[in-house]
Amino acid sequence: MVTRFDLPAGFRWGVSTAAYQIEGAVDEDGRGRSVWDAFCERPGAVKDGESGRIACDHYHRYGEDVELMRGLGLDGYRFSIAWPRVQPTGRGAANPAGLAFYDRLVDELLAAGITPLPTLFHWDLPQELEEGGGWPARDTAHRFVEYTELVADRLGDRVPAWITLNEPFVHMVFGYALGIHAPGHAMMLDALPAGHHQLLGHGLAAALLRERGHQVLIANNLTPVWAATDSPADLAAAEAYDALHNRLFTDPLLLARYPDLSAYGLAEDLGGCVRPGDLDLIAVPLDGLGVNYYNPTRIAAPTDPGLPFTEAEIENVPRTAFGWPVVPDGLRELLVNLRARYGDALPPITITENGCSTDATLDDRFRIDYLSGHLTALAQAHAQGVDVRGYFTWSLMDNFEWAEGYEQRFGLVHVDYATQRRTPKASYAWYRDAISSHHVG
Ligand code: GBH
Repeated sequence: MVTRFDLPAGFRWGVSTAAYQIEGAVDEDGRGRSVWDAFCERPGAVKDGESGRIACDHYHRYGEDVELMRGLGLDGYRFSIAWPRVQPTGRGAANPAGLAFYDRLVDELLAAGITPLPTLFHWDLPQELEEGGGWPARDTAHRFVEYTELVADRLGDRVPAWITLNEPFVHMVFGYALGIHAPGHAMMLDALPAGHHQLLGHGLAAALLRERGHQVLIANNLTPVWAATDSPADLAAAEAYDALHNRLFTDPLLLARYPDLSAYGLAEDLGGCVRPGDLDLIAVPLDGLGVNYYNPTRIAAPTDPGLPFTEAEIENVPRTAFGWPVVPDGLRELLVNLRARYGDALPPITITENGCSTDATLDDRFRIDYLSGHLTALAQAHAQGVDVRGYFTWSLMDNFEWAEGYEQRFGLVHVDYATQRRTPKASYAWYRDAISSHHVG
């Protein structure tokens, strides 16, 4: 028996993936190298020395994967386009063979009654652009617009809505501040230009897409921030963390200003990279805000003088195989707080990622409980006045989980990497039934 979630009419059900995590075929049809190809070659960078070289071989098996999606009864599919397939060096003319892959995928989706929702950048920057400075260089924002135009020229007749970027915060912090993701720089707060230039690229690309009549979203990973205690020191630390993690991206997008980062010793121009007029370019109207939600974050006063916060454990909650705390109500809390903070400046919300890793079992009750809990929380946010338009779970199938290699499995479908055999898990049937009961009801 499936619960029927009390979500609005027209609500869209989907699954999410990303190019480097599923496609494989890294040397085919003229694809260029990306920062992830390079990062995976660094000894010790990725668990067990793995890479996305083969991943789920989706590049060749997309037909079978779209069949799995059709079986779920999805309305939409969020995937990402690999920039180095379209522009192998990140600049210049399009590589027709690379675009042709996404062309086939889009047609296959439409034939299955599924609306494509492409993300233009999910972390796989062409390596040549990285060598020219990567996202810390302002020019990369302009390269991103050119790339966007090439993709829109080819797919725009069949794709109604686009997501510009995936999680600019995670890409900035993991990729440039801490160096635990590609391109592997440990610049700490000097990584802020990588965040600003992603936002600038977003704004410029969004303007181009909207001018052509497209809808535009951006996907941010947002987290409710909990102060460890009510002490003024913990509350101030939580405030500082919220500014860095959430508002550093949502405030410029929705309010055309950066939050106060003076706790980090920063002025509003973020150390000089923010030029006059940039914020107006960034704050292009959005047709939707994509929210990737995984868990809340608990923050205490700093123990290390270098940073204005310390992370504290969230106690007494279940944990995923990754060790991430499971707090479904955090999704309701996050959305209700967004509505309170931004009011009418908040565009309609689509959950663009939410999911959990489990062990390799096919009997994944844990995932069913996770999804069910979060959909209940989403329905409650809707009942409390948040305009929620869709839910895209992460992920369709087990895939390359970045620095964690293949150990963490987030799929509704199990992948046996030795044979590339796909096997739907119990959660696949559960999700299919949840979708169909919503469509019928
Ligand atoms: C997303 O990132 C990515 O978009 C996607 O590619 C990826 O595969 C997916 O999620 C699963 O990882 O330290 O316990 O507080 C998610 C970013 C950053 C969310 C770390 C959870 C901390 C958990 N994540 N975060 S915890």
